Amino acid sequence: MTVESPGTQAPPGTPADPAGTRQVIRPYGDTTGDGMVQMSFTLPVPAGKRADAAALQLAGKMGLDPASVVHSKAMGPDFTFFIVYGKVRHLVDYASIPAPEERAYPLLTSQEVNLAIRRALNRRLVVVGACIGTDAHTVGIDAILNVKGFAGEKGLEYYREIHVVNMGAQVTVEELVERAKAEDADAVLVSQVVTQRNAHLHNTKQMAAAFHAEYPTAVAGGMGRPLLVVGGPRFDTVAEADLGVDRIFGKGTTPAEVASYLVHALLPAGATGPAGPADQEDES
Ligand code: B12
Repeated sequence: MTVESPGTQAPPGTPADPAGTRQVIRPYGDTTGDGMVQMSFTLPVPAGKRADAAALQLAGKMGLDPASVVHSKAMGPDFTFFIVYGKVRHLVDYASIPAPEERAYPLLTSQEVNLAIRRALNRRLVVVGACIGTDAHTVGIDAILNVKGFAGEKGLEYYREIHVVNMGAQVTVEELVERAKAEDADAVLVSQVVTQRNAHLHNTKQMAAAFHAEYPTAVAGGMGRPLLVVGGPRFDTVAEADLGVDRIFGKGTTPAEVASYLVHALLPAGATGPAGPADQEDES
C-alpha cells in the first residue's frame, strides 16, 4: 500500500483536498505502488494466439496498460480461461471508504445462548433450515446447523436449548412454510449459494413473500411470524429490506454469530447475563 500526499500522484482534474484528509492507495505486484493487478476471466473462443490477442485487447479496454497474458488454458473446445497481469493507473482514497458497521450484539458462548433461551422462553428455541429452489449446496447451511459446525465452532445442533430441523437441499418454498408452521419455528434459516441469473435473490424474495403472506398480521420477525434469516457467499450487494428478510449473513459466518443473533433478535434484552442462583443448571 502507498500513502501519497494530496495532489502529487492523483490524475489531473482530481479536486484538491485539504492536506491530511486523503489516504491515496494503489495496487502493487512487484514494487510498492507499481499499480500491477492480476485478473482472470473466460472468453467463449478456442484457445490459441488469436484468443490471447482478444484477451489482451479486452485487458487494454479495461485499463490495463501494459498487460500480458500470463496464463491461458482451453476450457473444452470452445472456451479459454485467462490470467492477465498488467498495470492500472487508478487510485483509491482509502480515507473515503467508510468503516464497516460493528456487530450490534455481543458474541455469546453456547452456554450463554442456552441460558438466555432457558430464562426467556422456558422451552427450546426452534430453528428450521433449508436450501431452497434448485440449490443443492448444503455445505453452508450444514456448517451453521450441524453439530460438527464450522471454523472450530459447534453448529446449532450442539446447543441444548435449540431444536434444529434441517430440511436439506432443494426444498420448495411451500414445503418450507408448511414445515415452519408445523414446527412452530422461531426462526427460518435459508441458504442460497447458486447465484446464476440472480437465483439467490429471486428465491429469497419469493420465500420472504410467502412467509409474509402466511402471517399477514405479524408485526415483525419473532412477533407473529418466524424470523427470516438468509445466508450465502454472494449477498454483498443487497440489504435486508431489498429481500424482505430480517437478516443476511455472508461468507465466513460462524454458528456462534448466528446463535448470538437469534438471542439478540428473538429474546428480551435482559435474557443474557451471568448465571445466578435462579439459573439451575449450566451447560457443558
Ligand atoms: C462443493 C460445491 C458443490 C457440491 C455441493 C455439495 C453440497 N452438498 O453442498 C456439488 C458438487 C454438488 C456442486 C454442484 C453444483 N455446483 Co457447486 N460448488 C461447490 C463449491 C466448490 C464449494 C461450496 C462450498 O461448499 N463452500 C463452503 C461453505 C462452507 O461455504 P458457503 O456455502 O459460502 O457457506 C458459508 C457462508 O456463505 C454462510 N452461509 C451459507 N448458507 C447460509 C445460510 C444461513 C442461514 C446462514 C446464517 C449462513 C449461511 O455460512 C457458511 C459458513 O461460513 C463452490 C465453489 C466455491 N469455492 O465456493 C461451487 C459453486 C458454488 N458451484 C457452482 C455450480 C455452477 C454448481 C453446479 C451448477 C455445477 C453443474 N454444472 O452441475 C452444480 C449445482 C447443483 C445444484 N443443483 O445446486 C458455482 C456457482 C456459480 C454461481 N454463480 O452460482 C460455484 C461457485 C463454482 C464456480 N465457481 O463455478 N457444487
